[in-house]
Amino acid sequence: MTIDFRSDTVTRPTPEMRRAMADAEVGDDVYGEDPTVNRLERRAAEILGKEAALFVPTGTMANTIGVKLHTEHGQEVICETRSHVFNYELAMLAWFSGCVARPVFAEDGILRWEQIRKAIRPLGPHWAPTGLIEIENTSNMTGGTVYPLEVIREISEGASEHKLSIHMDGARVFNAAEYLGKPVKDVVADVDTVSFCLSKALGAPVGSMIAGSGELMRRARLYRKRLGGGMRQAGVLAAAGLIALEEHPRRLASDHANARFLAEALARIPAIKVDAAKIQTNIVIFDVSGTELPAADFSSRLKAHGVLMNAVNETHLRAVTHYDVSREAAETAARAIAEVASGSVRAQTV
Ligand code: TLP
Repeated sequence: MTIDFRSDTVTRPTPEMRRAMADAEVGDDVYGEDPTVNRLERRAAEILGKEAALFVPTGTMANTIGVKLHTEHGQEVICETRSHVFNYELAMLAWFSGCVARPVFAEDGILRWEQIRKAIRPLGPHWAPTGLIEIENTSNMTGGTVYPLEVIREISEGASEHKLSIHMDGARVFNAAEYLGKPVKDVVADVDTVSFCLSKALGAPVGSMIAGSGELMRRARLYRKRLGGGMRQAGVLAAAGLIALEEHPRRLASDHANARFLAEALARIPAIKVDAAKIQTNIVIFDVSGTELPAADFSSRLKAHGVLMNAVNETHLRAVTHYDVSREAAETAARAIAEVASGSVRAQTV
């Protein structure tokens, strides 16, 4: 049997979700007439403490709309160097919004106001004006790291002095809330818009949300349609999304414990480097360069042991825990990694 740690996007809908999907009351959502979508949007807004929310097919679309809402063509978007909007969204911020990224490197992917302040462009004849600050919470490619609330507060105070908006890519913001032990509305209170994914850690088969003021969401609805995201009888998807939203945040603690467990096991393997104490949520990024195997080869060898994990660069792999992987699966994965590492060239020569 294959154990899939490639992403928390790989989960299958639970039997309860499938039943809810089969029974969902639906209508044409482009006319605003799908009662299940409307319920999901109301609940998401309530839970996030925002005026309104919009159901969209993907996190990429939610972020694309988020960027568009706050910017004009020819502006810069400040984001972290390893952020999803900058690296993994096919340059949508340029393609749809006509903006360029102003990436800023921050320790653990967590931007501080001082770094952002320095990246804001002064008005002048040569510079594209800054249009938006984008923060990713949790920060995926730095290992699921979480923004402390006071850091977000400080960014928000600085941003409002500069009359700049903040969009939070909160694809895994419920993981951040779980880690902080705070309601998710506290985590997003200081940002203008937030996107989050029902289809990642929360386990729905499809769907993301964007939330913010009523006025912004009215515009967001038009951008969603422009992007081809008018989904008609989308209540079948929203029904699974509602279960993900209501039931699954409470499950995230066990994903986090499994990630920490996996990282601790990996830290004991010679030639693998990972700081287990830094694991905050459900993502473990570990260094295999000590094995002298390129990360992609390490990934292929792991696959032969029935364990799927993707390389994220030449030296590191990423493992993401989710509700379809158990503690036993994490144990099996750690054993497979130890075997691949001990079979590597370096291990045989030392
Ligand atoms: N992340 C995926 C890959 O695209 C890397 C994953 O497996 O983690 N924001 C963040 C922080 C994300 O991690 C992702 C997806 C998205 C946005 C985009 O969501 P989708 O895939 O629904 O467009």
